[in-house]
Amino acid sequence: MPIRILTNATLATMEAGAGSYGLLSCGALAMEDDKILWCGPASELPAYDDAEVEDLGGRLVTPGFIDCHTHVVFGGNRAREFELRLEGASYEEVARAGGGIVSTVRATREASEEALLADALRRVDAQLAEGVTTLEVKSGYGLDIETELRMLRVARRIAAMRDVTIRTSFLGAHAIPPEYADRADAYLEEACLPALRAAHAERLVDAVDGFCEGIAFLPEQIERVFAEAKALGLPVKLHAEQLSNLGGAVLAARHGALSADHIEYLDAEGVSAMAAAGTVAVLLPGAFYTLRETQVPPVALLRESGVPIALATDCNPGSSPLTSLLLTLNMGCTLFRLTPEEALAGVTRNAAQALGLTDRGVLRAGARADLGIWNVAEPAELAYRIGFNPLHRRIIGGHA
Ligand code: DI6
Ligand code: FE
Repeated sequence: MPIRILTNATLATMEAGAGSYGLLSCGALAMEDDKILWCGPASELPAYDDAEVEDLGGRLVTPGFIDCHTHVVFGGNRAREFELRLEGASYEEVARAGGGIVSTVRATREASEEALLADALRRVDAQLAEGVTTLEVKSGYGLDIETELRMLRVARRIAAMRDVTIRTSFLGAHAIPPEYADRADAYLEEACLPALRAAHAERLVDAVDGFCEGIAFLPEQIERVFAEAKALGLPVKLHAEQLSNLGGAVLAARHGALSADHIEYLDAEGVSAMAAAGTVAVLLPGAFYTLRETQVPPVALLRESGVPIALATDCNPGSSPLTSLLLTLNMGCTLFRLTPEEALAGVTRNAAQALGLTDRGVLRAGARADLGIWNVAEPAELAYRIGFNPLHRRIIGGHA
């Protein structure tokens, strides 16, 4: 393949410490195979023989977007539940009418692999249309061995059907299924951990996640799951401090977690544990918005403590039926007071770190050539606009 050069580009390199998006207003970028070969000021572009050159007309180039926390594979939807709530139904009434997370578990168990894949692809396509080039996908709506495996197989098949990198997370410790009501420990021993071992044996798992909350699993139960992850050599991450503070982030940091996610109720002890462990804070403004939460994550403290902040859609049928990472950028700024630069780092450099990926998330020689090319003049526009998609096109692994 010849070397391909993009010229007349505004490059938001997102290099750490570069400041102001690492912006190069008259930039050029050269690609060879699936890698960035060179990027910098156009005036310093080396001479390459037989290169293909494309003039971008001043368009903005960012690293390809990374949605580092999603549940895009699931059966059914919860629109009826949304409707019932707005007609005044209580949580209990919704549950009695068959709503809540259990209804998604039922619909996911009933769905074939093909049906789950077709449904997930509609959501994935919406994400790719907004510049996503890497997507994390969790299990956690099967909660039995067979369905957890099916969800992860579907996640892997997405990567074969679309131009996107998929990273999977095993989330068997997401909820206690009805057949194990009030028997969480039995669920872990008999279904969750065997499912994790089976999924790992099939190479379906890149990381292990859990939901540490009063309505889900307690810290000592999450410990059990993390111990198994460690035995299998898999990195961990955690849904922590979403609705209350059970010390999930401290627990996650103690296990060297890649990320602690949600963290609205995170305290100073949790922040310093994360800073010391290098655990990324993944903020999920779509769930905050949907649940009409009022407790804002401790952004100022995370910032002062140097904890990397990522942003993700949390795309799921209950608390965040959101596929737009562009809207997520806007929500991160408006609801959590991130700067547009922090928001953009949250879906590029820091999102890569949250997935343990060191080869992407910035524009730099040697990095994977995953790019977003945008019809905007300045990067803040990506976070500022609402309901507008200025994507010109994606480049993934060096090809358009
Ligand atoms: N936190 C959430 O907000 C979702 N899962 C989680 O761990 C809720 C998932 C659902 O309601 O389907
Ligand atoms: Fe989630």
